[in-house]
Amino acid sequence: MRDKHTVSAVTPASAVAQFALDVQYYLALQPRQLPSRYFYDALGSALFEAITQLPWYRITRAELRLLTAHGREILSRVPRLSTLVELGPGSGEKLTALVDAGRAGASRLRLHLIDVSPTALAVAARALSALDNVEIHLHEAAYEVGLAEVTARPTAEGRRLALFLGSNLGNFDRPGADAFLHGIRAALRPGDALLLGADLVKPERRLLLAYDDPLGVTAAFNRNLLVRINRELDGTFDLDQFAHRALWNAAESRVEMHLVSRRRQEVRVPASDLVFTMEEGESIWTESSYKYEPAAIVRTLDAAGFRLLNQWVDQTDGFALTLVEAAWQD
Ligand code: AVJ
Repeated sequence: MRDKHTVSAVTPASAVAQFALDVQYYLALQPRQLPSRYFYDALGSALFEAITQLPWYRITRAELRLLTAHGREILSRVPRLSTLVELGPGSGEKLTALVDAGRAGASRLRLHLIDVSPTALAVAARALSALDNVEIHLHEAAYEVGLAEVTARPTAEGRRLALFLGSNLGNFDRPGADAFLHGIRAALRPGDALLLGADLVKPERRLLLAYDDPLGVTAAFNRNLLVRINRELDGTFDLDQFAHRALWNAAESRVEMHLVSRRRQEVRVPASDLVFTMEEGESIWTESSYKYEPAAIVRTLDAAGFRLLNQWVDQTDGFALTLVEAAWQD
């Protein structure tokens, strides 16, 4: 049996089997697709961390500035706050900044981190261990499952603040985002709160620079998905024959990333029982990053059973933090 505390770069067998099934299903769709959640193997996670430091990718820094500048107000808007729960804590830097900037007085805070990756949890926990007077709890689980674990705790008096930051909501299509937010609301009690970080619509050239950077880090992040398929599923993708492409789909208000076949070529993925031909110019759609208007974020949250407490917008980089409270009745 696998020790749940073992930190390993190797994907466990059951996860590889699920990956094989998803690759089989999504690559056979028209247009061909791959789910963006598979970007984050060990190398993909490191490449994403590098992206957050690129001058052209401003989401992470804009959000950190808002958390630092308004942390005090954010935490004080949730009376009797006892518990912070972050869905996908990344490096732990943002939660650390919020608690550092925001906590007043000496009351103890419980911090719950939820992520499917034990490596991510270990990294975030280390960053948070620098804080005084906090209890850190790790949940190696899908977001909904981890949140249910937190809310089922018998000892949890006081209010909870759930955090879903980094514009991670942007990877959901609209129905997916609505369902996800309803799920978070269902796991919270009236008076608990949610802080949502979301990237805003901005001029196309700025969006495209963020997703097709001059250093080629985002291209490497995208193409690493093919590296992962070759390694874990014995795929035959020829990396040189796939180009990174980012485009702004204005009608859907999303940046899309694609991997475009440079010529007609055959691809095999034995573990997914796949053999297919890609035409020159045919693409595999690997990610959508939806961009929002501030008022639309509030409406979407309202429809999911949340009421606005406050919204902070960074005008320089076009990013919004929205703080809402779980409504007493829907
Ligand atoms: C981590 C999903 C918020 O969509 O901006 C970065 C991932 N993709 N560059 C995003 C990503 C390309 C990122 N999220």
